[in-house]
Amino acid sequence: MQSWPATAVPALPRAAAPAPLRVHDSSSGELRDVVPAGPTARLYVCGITPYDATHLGHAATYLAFDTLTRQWLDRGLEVEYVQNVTDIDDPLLERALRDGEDWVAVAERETALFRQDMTALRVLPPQHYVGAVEAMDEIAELVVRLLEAGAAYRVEDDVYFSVAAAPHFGTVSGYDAATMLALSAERGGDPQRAGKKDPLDPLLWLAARPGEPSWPSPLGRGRPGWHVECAAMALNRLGEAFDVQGGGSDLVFPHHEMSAAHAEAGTGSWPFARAYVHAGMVGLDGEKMSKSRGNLVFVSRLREAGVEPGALRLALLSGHYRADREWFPRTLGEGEQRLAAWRSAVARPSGPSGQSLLAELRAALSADLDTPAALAAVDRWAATDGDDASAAGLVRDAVDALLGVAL
Ligand code: 5CA
Ligand code: ZN
Repeated sequence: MQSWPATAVPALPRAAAPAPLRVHDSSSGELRDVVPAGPTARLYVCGITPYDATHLGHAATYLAFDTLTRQWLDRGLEVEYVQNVTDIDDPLLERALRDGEDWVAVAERETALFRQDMTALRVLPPQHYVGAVEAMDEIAELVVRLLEAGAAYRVEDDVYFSVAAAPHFGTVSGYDAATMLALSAERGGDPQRAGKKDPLDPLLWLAARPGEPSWPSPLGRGRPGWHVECAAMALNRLGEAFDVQGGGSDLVFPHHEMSAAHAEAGTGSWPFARAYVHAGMVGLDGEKMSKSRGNLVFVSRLREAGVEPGALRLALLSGHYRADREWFPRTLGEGEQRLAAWRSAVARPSGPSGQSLLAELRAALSADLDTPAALAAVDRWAATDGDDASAAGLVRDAVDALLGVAL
């Protein structure tokens, strides 16, 4: 699939001794160093299911991983970034049916809108932007491999994964059996289906159903389960033990647990990712913002209403990526005020030391992507007088490169 255009990232003076880059890993429950041994950091972030427009929760999650990408780039690393589009799945078919639309048209329209939203927000694009439909063969290939390895079995014409085949199953989320069962039922699993070896076993391949789209494969006509899509796309582009698997915290279980289990059973190797990083849920009116709840604030609507994307970006970065948080209209107002204050501060002939601010920004962002601390550091710089005549240029570059905001 076509990705979206990148905005240039200004080069900053190299840090003499860069701080270790640490992010919270859900699997260990601890901060993990995510600086790769080689020159390239490898990142997989779960992309959208394109049946509706990008809401602020999605945007916040992609901004979290954009902040991580910018930390890697600041260390002189290359970033190999893969993001998927779940462009065939039940919610998409249900929405198209409800609205009397062609599901392909819905997916294309919403994916195009997502690209525009990401471009406007200056989110750096993945090199590999991959739709499930275009990856159908490689996904089916992984399902075949799992069957051959004895890690999958048929229930009628459908194929299921046996969680018992993955020795590390359960260690991504660390959840107990009851929690797993409840979340499986809530998030697309089918624990009630008869004939499964374990109620948690997830679908790998759904045999063709009348009136639904299906694709030919060695397994017969059908379409893939959700988790195996991300497992195949990540393994085939990033290999095993890539640096970070990312997404919102609603994906910890079953999605990331199952993708990792598929990969382990298919390759015999562990870990799938060295760190599993999850962004908190953005909510509105006390509830998680979600398509099914219908309590959404869309990035595209705000853009149409004339909101500057840089202000929206600052509004979203004002909360810590890991915190579940509420969106209020005033959050946006604060982002607008901050952007204006920073712009007038860089228009001053001199200010406090730009080098010191850069060091503060790097320290904050290296410590689990602490954007609230980074924003507070720029606020202090902007509110203080100083005699460094080169500060404005450096601060402009630093805010652009590290926070993605053009002043
Ligand atoms: N296509 C799958 C992943 S393979 C999916 O979850 N799609 S999604 O459109 O529902 O979500 C896209 C991304 O936004 C995921 O990483 C998801 O975890 C994240 N996300 C969804 N809702 C929220 C929310 N309210 N706050 C923060 N992140 C969210
Ligand atoms: Zn995914």
